[in-house]
Amino acid sequence: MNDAMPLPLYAIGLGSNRRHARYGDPRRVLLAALAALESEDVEAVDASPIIASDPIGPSRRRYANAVALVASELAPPEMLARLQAIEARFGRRAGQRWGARTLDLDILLWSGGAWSDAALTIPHPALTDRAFVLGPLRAIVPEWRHPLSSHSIRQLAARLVRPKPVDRCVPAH
Ligand code: A4P
Ligand code: MG
Repeated sequence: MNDAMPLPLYAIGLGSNRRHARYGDPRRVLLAALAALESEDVEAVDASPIIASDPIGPSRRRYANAVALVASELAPPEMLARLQAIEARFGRRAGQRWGARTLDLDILLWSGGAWSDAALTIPHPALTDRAFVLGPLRAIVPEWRHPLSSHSIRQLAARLVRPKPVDRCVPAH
């Protein structure tokens, strides 16, 4: 391999809100998942702190969330297949959307830019709305620019916490 060519980078989002029989609580599930991401052709570059976050969607359990930065020559569909194999190993059950899950792995960003096919969209479409993604992302890649909007992760994260304009108060009659 040519040492002068840096490997493509992926930012991978990790989430868990269920205990695992062997690994334990969601925080420990993420620690085990971070280790599982590394392989012969996936190199761990960095990882954010693990945060606790309130659930978005119907599940009532709190989540542990984190973001890992990995370098790999795998193409996006191959990386997705790799992540799904890891989810399966951690006992992820297919079924209810947004249900409680032992481990959810999403491709958030790829240094190759945007990707879109029937099974995979990069950047992850919900990335810009989710504090539990943007917070950990900002901890490791604050200057990475969203390939579609060109905003940096730092800008996107700042925008999310800024108070939203409130609708004018109209008396209800
Ligand atoms: N898919 C498309 N693009 C991607 C991508 N960039 N990365 C497809 C990964 N997968 C991608 O995903 C469904 C399908 O999305 C995959 O088969 C793949 O082909 P899934 O993980 O099986 O289903 P899901 O996760 O239940 O649905 P979805 O819409 O992906 O949910 P999210 O967006 O992952 O949200 N609250 C907190 N606080 N923390 C969380 O981590 N997570 C969710 C799940 C809800 N609320 C949460 C959290
Ligand atoms: Mg997912």
